[in-house]
Amino acid sequence: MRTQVAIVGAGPSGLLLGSLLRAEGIECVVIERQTPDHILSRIRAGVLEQITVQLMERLGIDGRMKAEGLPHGGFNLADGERLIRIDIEALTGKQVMVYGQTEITRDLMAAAPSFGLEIIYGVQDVALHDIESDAPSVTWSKDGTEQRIDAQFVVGCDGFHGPSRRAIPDAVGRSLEKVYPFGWLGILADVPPCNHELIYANHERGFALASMRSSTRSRYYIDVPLTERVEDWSDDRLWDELEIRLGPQAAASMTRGPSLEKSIAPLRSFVSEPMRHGRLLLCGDAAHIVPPTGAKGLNLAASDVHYASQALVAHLRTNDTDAIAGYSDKALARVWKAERFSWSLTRLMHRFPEDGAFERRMQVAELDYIASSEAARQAIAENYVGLPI
Ligand code: RFL
Ligand code: PHB
Repeated sequence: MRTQVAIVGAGPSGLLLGSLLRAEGIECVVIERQTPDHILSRIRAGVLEQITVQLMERLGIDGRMKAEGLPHGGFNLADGERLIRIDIEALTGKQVMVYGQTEITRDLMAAAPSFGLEIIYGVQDVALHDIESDAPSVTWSKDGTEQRIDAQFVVGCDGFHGPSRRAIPDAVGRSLEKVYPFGWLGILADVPPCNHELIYANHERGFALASMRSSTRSRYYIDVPLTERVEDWSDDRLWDELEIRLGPQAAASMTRGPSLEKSIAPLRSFVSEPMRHGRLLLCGDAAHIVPPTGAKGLNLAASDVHYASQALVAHLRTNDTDAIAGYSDKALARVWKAERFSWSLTRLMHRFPEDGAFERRMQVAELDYIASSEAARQAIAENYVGLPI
């Protein structure tokens, strides 16, 4: 097989990139380890920045998102009984869109045939070859047969555990990482949200987040030590804890219901530099991870894909080699700012085991400052809606 761009991974990064390239008439093939059903069963992101919404618009597949998604003009930080509203619309003139990653992925999967995007699911033993040459290739096995695709470029959209990042030699790349001493235990339930906007709470018992997928489906999280097991958290125990941590106002309007999904996701900040080596480009979680506190992971994947598609189109159409050469610096500039925001919001809203009274006072002082300063709220708002592309 031969194509212009071989894409490894059919998560949101791979599907968005493949669709954008096909819309520009570029040949590409996506290869994916899992089945479509498995991918759609992963419950992940819920808040979209404008860049992500705009890419769906540009592809002409924003109909369901516009009809079913919930535009939000603000969100709240809670500290005990206090609720600090960040009026993102008044402070930035922009909104975010509450629409699940599962739904975006479903929309992209459904539209793939109309873009002529070939996705090969259920592949094994994916390996990247000759990425430092002008003729890279990818091999895999499926149903017991070895297969190979020759391409002009390979794009690694295969998430944190995929093989693409590891194809960059150690001598060229470096990774920077911060692992947090807790994970987020999430519950999805068909109950109306307790509040019309998201609430991020810092309670003395720990962090909690009230989020949603629609007016009838809620998503909640609490932070738990990494030693906790999902099996130890009955639905009732989790609802009890959420009521305490989110505070009396949210608790009063919280509806309980059986969990559709419950899982623990560890928190991590991670960046692998550079995001290109030779003819291999990395996009999304393959190159970086943010803790979910800033709702940035999927949105960073979308901005990487935006830069990567521009660079690939420029190279493949007009042989503009500078575009590819500039991809990593351009993408990383935005990635590092989102890493900073996600890290600082995580620091502000969680109780770290090593923290003492001084660190707690710093959190309270910062929350007081945010409550009293429009400039502070504006800085949070402009990061939350997404920094410029
Ligand atoms: P994905 O989604 O991990 O997709 C990678 C794909 O590559 C495939 N793959 C392979 N394919 C072939 N061969 C191999 N050897 C392969 N190895 C892996 C995988 O099967 C998979 O299909 O990465 P992508 O596309 O870069 O997308 C990134 C986003 O998924 C991620 O950043 C977000 O989900 C993060 N995130 C959030 N982001 C937001 O922008 N807003 C949010 O509100 C938000 N909330 C969250 C989140 C992530 C969470 N978890 C579980 C980590 C909430 C949570 C709880
Ligand atoms: C979610 O709804 O899953 C969600 C929302 C906001 C975040 C993280 C996750 O910051």
